[in-house]
Amino acid sequence: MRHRFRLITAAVLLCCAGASQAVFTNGGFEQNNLTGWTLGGGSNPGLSGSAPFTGASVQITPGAPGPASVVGAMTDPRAPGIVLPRVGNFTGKINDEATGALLTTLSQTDTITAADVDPADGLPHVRFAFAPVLDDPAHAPQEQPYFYVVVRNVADNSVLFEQFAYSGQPGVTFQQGTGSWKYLPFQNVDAVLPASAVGQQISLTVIGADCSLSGHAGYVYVDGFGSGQVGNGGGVAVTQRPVPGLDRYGMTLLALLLASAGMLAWRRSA
Ligand SMILES: [Ca+2]
Repeated sequence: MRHRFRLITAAVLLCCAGASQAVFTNGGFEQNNLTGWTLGGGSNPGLSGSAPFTGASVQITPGAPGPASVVGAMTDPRAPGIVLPRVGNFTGKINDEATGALLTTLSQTDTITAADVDPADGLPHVRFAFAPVLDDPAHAPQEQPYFYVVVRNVADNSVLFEQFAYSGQPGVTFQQGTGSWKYLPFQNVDAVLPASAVGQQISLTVIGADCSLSGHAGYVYVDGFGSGQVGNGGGVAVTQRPVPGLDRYGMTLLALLLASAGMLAWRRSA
């Protein structure tokens, strides 16, 4: 009962406070730099194990962070279907078209607050858009360029959302770019967190990796990190999926994600 009262109180406060988003500094890269974000990486020794791969398959040989930049208005020359920026004036580009088995990680840890609760459903959200552009040399799957995006609950390291794909992965609807390049159009992610996530820390990491044999590149565009709707700009909206039951301690489970169609469909058809 007390819990319910708290929820109602929170809802009322929210209502009065309006729905500004709080999570993530420079989440839309509108400062035209990577302020607020932590760059890391090194080189890609290849994925461990065999497909289907997950975040647990990612291996990084420590070294200098791979490349990352902020781009403005342009059409990607390797992926003609990707028109930038995705939203606002700037979009983040993680890794680039140069080769060398480099791997870039972009990450940020932040606390979910009441300002991240969407009045439409009373639950906190983490939203963003991404579009990978990966060369496809048809190496063995574990050697291919790949991208990975994960949102974790810092308290217990549980995964709230993740998506992984290597270039040319069966079941993933890659589009053909120029030459041997493949890409996915921008997809909007809407991860719905449990109400108990308010006050808790989450960490977000994006990885763009070249092929492990060093001759082929891969990168991923990201934009619109925050709790509000990503906004227009050509992305494809993804179905929202509210999270079931609420665990008092928080984001242990729930949250979901991307399109039911997203990763699940990929796995199904893989
Ligand atoms: Ca932006």
